[in-house]
Amino acid sequence: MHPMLNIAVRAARSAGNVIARAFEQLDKVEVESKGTNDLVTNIDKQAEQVIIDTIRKAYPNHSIVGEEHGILEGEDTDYQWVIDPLDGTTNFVKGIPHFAVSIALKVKGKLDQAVIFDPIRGELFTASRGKGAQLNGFRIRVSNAKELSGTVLATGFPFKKKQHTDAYLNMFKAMFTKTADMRRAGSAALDLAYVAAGRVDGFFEIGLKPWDTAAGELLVVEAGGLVSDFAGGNNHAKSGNIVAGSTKVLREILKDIRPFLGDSLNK
Ligand code: 2AM
Ligand code: CA
Ligand code: CA
Ligand code: CA
Repeated sequence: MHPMLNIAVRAARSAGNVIARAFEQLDKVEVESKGTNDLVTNIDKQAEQVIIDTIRKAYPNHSIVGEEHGILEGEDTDYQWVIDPLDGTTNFVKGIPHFAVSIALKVKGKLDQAVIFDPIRGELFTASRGKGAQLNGFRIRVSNAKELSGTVLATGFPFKKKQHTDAYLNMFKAMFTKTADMRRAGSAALDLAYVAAGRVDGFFEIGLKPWDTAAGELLVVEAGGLVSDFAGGNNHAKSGNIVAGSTKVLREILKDIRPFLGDSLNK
């Protein structure tokens, strides 16, 4: 295993332990609101600190971007870690056992290493640039679906970007009527990991942040799939509008959502 992936795995497992332990005693968790429909807990912050400490100890000069701490500049700007300590906080707070730790390393702006860890199921998804994607050490691949018929797609609702509700519902309808079924499980990181593992055939969501998708993107690509923005370009990290799947499923999704994009989602 690449030494930097090894550090990422160690950090993800330590954060996962903090989260899983706290999930046993949810009544002791302190919940705050960061804004409308946007919760954060002391556990999100603790888990992020554990990850930062692990990375900083191994690589004191690297830069780290985390959802709760923001940007921690390091001397070496070639190496940037992008971390979401707890993806699926709403599930966590509600006692729904579906959330994950997500850690990615970018080298000179390119995704290089990725870990997504589900501490409840003990599922560790890993990827290294050019080396494929694994689940608990076993190689994973995206689904081989050739058309939308028979597929299950994961999605997320635009809970924050309510201005996109109508466009989203039109996209949802277009997908819902062509696929076998849809899932809204509440963790974008796990949605992407499940695309990589072929558990779902594709995924789309509006308005995500870089830490929601960085590790998942490398997993999908290393599992033989594709990730793009809503127009098929590569602006998804900036726009937060992301589609993922096998080459064929991605192409079908893009074709069917195109009529509903308007100007603001067309990137
Ligand atoms: P978070 O838990 O790290 O904030 C899925 O829609 C994504 O949006 C999740 O990865 C989640 O990341 C984020 N999110 C933030 N607020 C949410 C909410 N109220 N409901 C669902 N997802 C939310
Ligand atoms: Ca959050
Ligand atoms: Ca997140
Ligand atoms: Ca989070």
